[in-house]
Amino acid sequence: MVMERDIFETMQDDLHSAKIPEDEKNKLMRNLLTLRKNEINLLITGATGCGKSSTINALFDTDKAKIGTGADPETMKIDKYNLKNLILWDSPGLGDGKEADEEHSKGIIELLNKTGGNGEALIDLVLVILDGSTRDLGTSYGLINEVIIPNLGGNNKEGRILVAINQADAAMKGRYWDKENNKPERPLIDFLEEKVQSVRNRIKEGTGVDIEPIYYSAGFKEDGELQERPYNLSKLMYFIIKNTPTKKRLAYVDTISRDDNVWRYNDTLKDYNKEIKLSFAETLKKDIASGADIGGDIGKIFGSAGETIGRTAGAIVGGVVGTAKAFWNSIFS
Ligand SMILES: Nc1nc2c(ncn2[C@@H]2O[C@H](COP(=O)(O)OP(=O)(O)O)[C@@H](O)[C@H]2O)c(=O)[nH]1
Ligand SMILES: [Mg+2]
Repeated sequence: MVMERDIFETMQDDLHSAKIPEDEKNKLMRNLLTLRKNEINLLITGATGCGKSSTINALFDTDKAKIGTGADPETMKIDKYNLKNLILWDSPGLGDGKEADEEHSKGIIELLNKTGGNGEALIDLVLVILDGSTRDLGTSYGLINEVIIPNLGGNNKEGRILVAINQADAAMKGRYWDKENNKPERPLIDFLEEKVQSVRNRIKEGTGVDIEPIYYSAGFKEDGELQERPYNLSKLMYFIIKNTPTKKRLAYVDTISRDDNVWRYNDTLKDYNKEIKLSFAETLKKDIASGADIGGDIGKIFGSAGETIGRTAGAIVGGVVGTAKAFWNSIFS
């Protein structure tokens, strides 16, 4: 088996061969070693059947995950995927009956109140998934308004919870889903946007917290074969990365899916695949180059790392940027 180099090893190699003063090199190396220790903890929750597993499997390279559960009695029912420095907690939400709901709530509350080594909240971000194909979202509002938001602590609650409506393709029982182009048609778009607004209003009324939900499809696999292609997964991934502190983001580079099909179909409000690459570039600029006097050379120094990051979230498409290298040059110049 060929062991792949991880992004940090690639960056260290880049740094070793960089032609810059030794003391600048040392500063960059120190920053890199600090970042390498940072773990992301992501809690993914939502009613049974909403598509948590499908979403996790689509977004991340879970074949390589070590799977376990939380250690205390409260979190033992929560699946835990270890993907290098990315830790995914997969917990059922509400709607499985009184007893199960109580158990799940306790587990989620326990997890949200845990602190990491630095005294900060362990969970960086909560992704709440709603099933867009069901009418009744009452239990999901209960989960968000009464369990999650009150236990998020601190300020910046808005930045630590994402609400995403899955199964967009099935929201109107499969009607108005353009199968050929894998996207919603106008009546379905209107329907989904209305859902987004009503979810937003319910959360705002219940908690005062202002959230902008998004909709997507995790896709549908049977026996490992893609039956329904995913939609807006780049958008979802972009929101996840954007809401992760820059100093932790590199943990996604080696763990997000390399399958181009995952990143192919999105709404066109933004070029999300490009934005994903740009959000990694923020880490290079802000956290790795921090304190070092290297001017605009960061892109040149981390050339191989740039190529690796350029390959995440799908190939670079469009006429403006040709290659990964040109892309990085355009960012760092
Ligand atoms: N049509 C469609 N089906 C989906 C989608 N996401 C998940 N599913 C299906 O919904 C069911 C429940 O999904 P699963 O990921 O197991 O949900 P979990 O219980 O939240 O982990 C499975 O049969 C999935 O294949 C989607 O975006 N579109
Ligand atoms: Mg599951």
